Amino acid sequence: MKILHLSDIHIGSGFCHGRINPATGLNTRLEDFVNTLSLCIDRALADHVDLVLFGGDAFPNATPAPYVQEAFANQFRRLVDADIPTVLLVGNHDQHSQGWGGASLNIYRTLGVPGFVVGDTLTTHRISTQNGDVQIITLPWLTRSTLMTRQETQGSSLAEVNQLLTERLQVVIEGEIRRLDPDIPTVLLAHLMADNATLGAERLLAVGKGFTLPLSLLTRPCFDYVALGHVHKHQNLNKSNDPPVIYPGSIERVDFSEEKEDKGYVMIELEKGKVNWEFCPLAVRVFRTIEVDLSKQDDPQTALLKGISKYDIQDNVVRLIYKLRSEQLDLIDNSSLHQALSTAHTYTIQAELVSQLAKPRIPELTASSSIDPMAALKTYLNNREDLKDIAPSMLEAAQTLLRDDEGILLVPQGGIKS
Ligand SMILES: [Mn+2]
Repeated sequence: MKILHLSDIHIGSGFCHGRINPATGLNTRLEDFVNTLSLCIDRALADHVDLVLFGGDAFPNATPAPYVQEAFANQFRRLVDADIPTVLLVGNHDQHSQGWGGASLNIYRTLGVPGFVVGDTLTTHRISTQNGDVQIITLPWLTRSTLMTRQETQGSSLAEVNQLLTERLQVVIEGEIRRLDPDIPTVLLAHLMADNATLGAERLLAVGKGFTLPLSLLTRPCFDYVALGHVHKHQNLNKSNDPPVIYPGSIERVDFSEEKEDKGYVMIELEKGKVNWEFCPLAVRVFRTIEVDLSKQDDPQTALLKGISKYDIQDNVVRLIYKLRSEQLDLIDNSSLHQALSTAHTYTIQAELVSQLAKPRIPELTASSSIDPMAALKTYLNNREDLKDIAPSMLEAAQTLLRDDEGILLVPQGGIKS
């Protein structure tokens, strides 16, 4: 059985990195995402796959603009026409207000699209394909309210809520596992943050929302393949491949945090007890950060143009960041910068002043260190003598804010950035 596994399409996001295509009136980043998605569907059709698994996060949110929904539907329609069964899993970005109300993908079930399954609950679907049956356990993005009541979690720390939720989930998954048919291949399709996943943009897209699940919950021998969504960087969490636990990653770069990541989808060959998988990279638009420090240059303009010319930026999304001293400002000719960047698809220019008077940043709070929001606030307050008086009440208010939130509140282990 051949399966195509893709995830985190996020079609309709990142418009700030595009421009309006005068020929179509559409943002070029929408066109990029549509084009990339069409390449995935092309492959499914060319290879006559038996099944397509989508790992969740179709759009930036649960209420995408109609023309964005239509662009998504136009591509998936091609699978319907080719009689290829498809499972659409609901990710956090597809849910309305963190689990309350419908999801943007539910319309496909409402319409009764032939061969389409929407995974918005934890349950097992037995799907008939041209090469036999397969069982897919769908595990959509869970929020605290999915598995427990508000009373149960009141007064609990984030770690306690996470622990309780994991235990509850374990019981429910166990129930699904017990009902599996042992003779046909099984795939767990889940949208979640596994506890040793390397993070990308998704931590910025949903800051502080969501809990992490232990990998041991996923690496069960009854699963032949674990198809994940949520993390935008492609990775296999189980190097021994028993079973493979795969994030295909996002299909397009959502923002600059994905600048260095390969984008693609995964092709799987599956039979009961035997699986082969392959990551298939997609040639997506290049994002390029150019950083130049001019503060020690005598001729900053020439140095800056030289820094730009090092790269072939044709059709790239470019971010130029240069540092300079305030007295060098007049030495930069902006029109020639625009000229030098004109072959880029789009670009932004960011000048940063280097100053002796600049306030030193708090070293513990750099982007590279992991820290949870409360610890970050404490560190910040420790460095602000002037806020000493109100520091305790600020901490208390922050605690209340975090607790009041409807979503699950554990911060991914990589920390937060914004
Ligand atoms: Mn997600």
